[in-house]
Amino acid sequence: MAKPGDLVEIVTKNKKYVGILMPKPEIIKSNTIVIKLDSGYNIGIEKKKIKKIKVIKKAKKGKKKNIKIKQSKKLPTVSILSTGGTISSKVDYKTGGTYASLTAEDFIQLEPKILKFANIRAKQIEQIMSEDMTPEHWIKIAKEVYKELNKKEVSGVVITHGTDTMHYTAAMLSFMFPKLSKPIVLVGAQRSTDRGSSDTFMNLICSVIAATQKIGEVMVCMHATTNDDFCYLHRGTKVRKMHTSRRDAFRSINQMPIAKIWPDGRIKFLINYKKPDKTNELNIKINKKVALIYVYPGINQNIIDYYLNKGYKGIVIAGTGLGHVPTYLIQKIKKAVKKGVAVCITSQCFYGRTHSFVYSNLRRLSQTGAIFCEDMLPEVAYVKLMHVLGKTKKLEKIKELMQKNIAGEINPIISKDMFLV
Ligand code: DAS
Repeated sequence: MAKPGDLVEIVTKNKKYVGILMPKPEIIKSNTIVIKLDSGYNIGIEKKKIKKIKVIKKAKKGKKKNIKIKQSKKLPTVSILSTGGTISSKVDYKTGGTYASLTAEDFIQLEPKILKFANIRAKQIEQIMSEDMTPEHWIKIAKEVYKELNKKEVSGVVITHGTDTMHYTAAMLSFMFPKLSKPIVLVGAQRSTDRGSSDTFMNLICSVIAATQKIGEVMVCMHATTNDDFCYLHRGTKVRKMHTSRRDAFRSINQMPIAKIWPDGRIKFLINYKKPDKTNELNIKINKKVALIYVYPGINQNIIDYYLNKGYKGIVIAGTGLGHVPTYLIQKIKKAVKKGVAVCITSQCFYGRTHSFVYSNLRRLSQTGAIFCEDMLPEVAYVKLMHVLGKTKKLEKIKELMQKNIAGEINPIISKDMFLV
């Protein structure tokens, strides 16, 4: 009887398949068998079409090799904190189970070359896919990072994270560390580690290299192109996942990336970056009652009232174009601001800057007291407003802070080469 991990040959009426029998993902119907072909891709075959299944080679019981980690006094030490996502998990076809890369040994086993650049210590702090991240997780991650940063021997921190919401976490950590003495580098993977095309390996190497640099910023390190040539190091408040599956999905928006990093250790800095502070300061006081609303034609006019009735203290609007909302929402926003709710305007174009006076509707919107947030990304304004509302409730002060460049989230000079860079 074939078991997950066995190499099998499946014969249907008119085809023969050879591959590794996969554990059945719950989303696949029970009348389907899934095998992983040599190409790394999986296919599902309906049982009713199968004439014969032959076990070619039984799976060896998967045992994790215990590897001795040699620490080198000549190398810096990087701390890897694991939160989950594709980069931190893989299906072990021998056992059929899914095991997550949690320990230093796991990461070194995954990519031994990281030992060329740093001694590695690792700790699991979460094991979730990033669509399930919440502000509570951000606070927990920040506290764990703070502990690692304050260890003398640690030169920088790498956080392995799911890709879907990695840019939210990177932005929030950028505001939670007003003073930062070492780099914090978030890294993920678009392809799981068991596939030949996985981007895990180069992303991991480049993020460890980045974590040994003298940079005082929170950054994201992911493939710069679809090839395995180099990674980009993106500013944590100017990066966004811009493709569902490409390995180069992460792009700097309204900003050049901070650097190009090659897996052989080469780095080419592209822009100025914040030098390390003498100490680390952690500020995790946030107000979570903030909503992010993408406006669209026909949006329900009661959406603002909904959040007012729920006691929300801040609303970020991803407006259209230069920051527009439908005319019928302008009065609703005026009412919200009158009630002391901060309403911040960003653009769902992502690229470029909002404007508060180019059109009469923008002027009307600005007169309600809505806060135009320059070229800030909607999700960055969302986490920044949580952070600002943790400091003050006064609308004037909120406006001043939201329009102030705190962690590189506002770029006063956007050049044309920053579009789709
Ligand atoms: N679900 C995705 C996430 O955790 C998987 C990944 O891209 O890492 O963001």
